Amino acid sequence: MPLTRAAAPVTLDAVELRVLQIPLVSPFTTSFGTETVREVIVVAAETPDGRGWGEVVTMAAPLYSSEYTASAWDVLARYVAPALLERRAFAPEEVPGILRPFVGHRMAKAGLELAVIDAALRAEGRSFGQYLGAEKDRVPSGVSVGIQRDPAALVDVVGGYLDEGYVRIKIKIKPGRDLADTAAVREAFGSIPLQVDANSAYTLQDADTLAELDRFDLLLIEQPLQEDDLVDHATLAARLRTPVCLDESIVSAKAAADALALGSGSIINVKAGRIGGYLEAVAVHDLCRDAGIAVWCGGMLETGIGRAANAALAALPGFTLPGDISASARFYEHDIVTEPAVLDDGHVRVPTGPGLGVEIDAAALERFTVRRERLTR
Ligand code: OSB
Ligand code: MG
Repeated sequence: MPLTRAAAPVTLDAVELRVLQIPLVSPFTTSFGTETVREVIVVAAETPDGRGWGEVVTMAAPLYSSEYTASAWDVLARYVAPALLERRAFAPEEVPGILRPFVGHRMAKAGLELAVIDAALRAEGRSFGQYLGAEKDRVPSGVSVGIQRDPAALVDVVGGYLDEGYVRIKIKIKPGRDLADTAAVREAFGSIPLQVDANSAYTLQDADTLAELDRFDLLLIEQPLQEDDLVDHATLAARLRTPVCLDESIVSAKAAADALALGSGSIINVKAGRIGGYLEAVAVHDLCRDAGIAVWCGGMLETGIGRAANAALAALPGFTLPGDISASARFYEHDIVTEPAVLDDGHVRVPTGPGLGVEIDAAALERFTVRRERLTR
């Protein structure tokens, strides 16, 4: 049965951009740095029928990808939002085509696309999950655990998440903080579903070290090499028993097809921001499903807006591995939605209300806002 995935056109009156700075409950350390505050752009698409919400998942600095808060703000304010405002009335599915002339800036585009889809679906009374083709009412919840002071501290933190009920653990690794950290978690907790994420911190020269991870029976190793190292990833994947999963490298459905053709990885982490939007994310899902490749939904420390969207995406049938869709409280004491995602028996519920199915906590939104601009035609 072909999915129509078509929403009614929206009339875009204005786009409001905000930069938020939301404190994290604990520092989050990866191979590329430590965050203590989540700086994020929240987008509101204003239509005659009401507002839709989106989130731009850039980080403050260009360390995970080339985009960052100020670059996304600039391209949204200068090009991306004006292009949509100029069109005035369009269907959400037309957004990628309207924005195609602007090269790159996928996270920026994805955030505005989401706001437009949310506005359209709220007007129709249809949920984002229904729109995307969700087939589940809840999704299994994995947690991404940052690098800690030492392996013993990591074991403590992981133990806390397992007690909360998370069904899969992902630990961040980097050169010098890989084998001992992984060994400590494996020894402490036995055969739990465990995977590691290197965020591009290695080169092919580290293949011997990475091959030593094989003895830990990991679900996968995520993005060991650089974003554009598709050929090196293929060479590495052929040497490892641990499946290679790509995150940073997969910037589009085309990149996913190329990576699969090259054998660069056998699993894909789907992040809508990284690949330019939820519509492109569904395209990656579809092509992987046809190719028999497992996908899972990654995270970017989303607020309740992106977290709701990710839960809906992860409910598509090809998402066969637990995603990084944890409870909001794993990152935030205060979220910007009135009913933040909670963990229930190791799962997060897929919202069923109109659009993203979450309501904005206006006071919290205001409190965390550090910059704001409203763009009109
Ligand atoms: O590589 O998956 C990643 C957070 C920020 C940037 C990149 C990554 C991550 C995470 C956290 O691992 C995932 C989450 O939101 O829980
Ligand atoms: Mg990753």
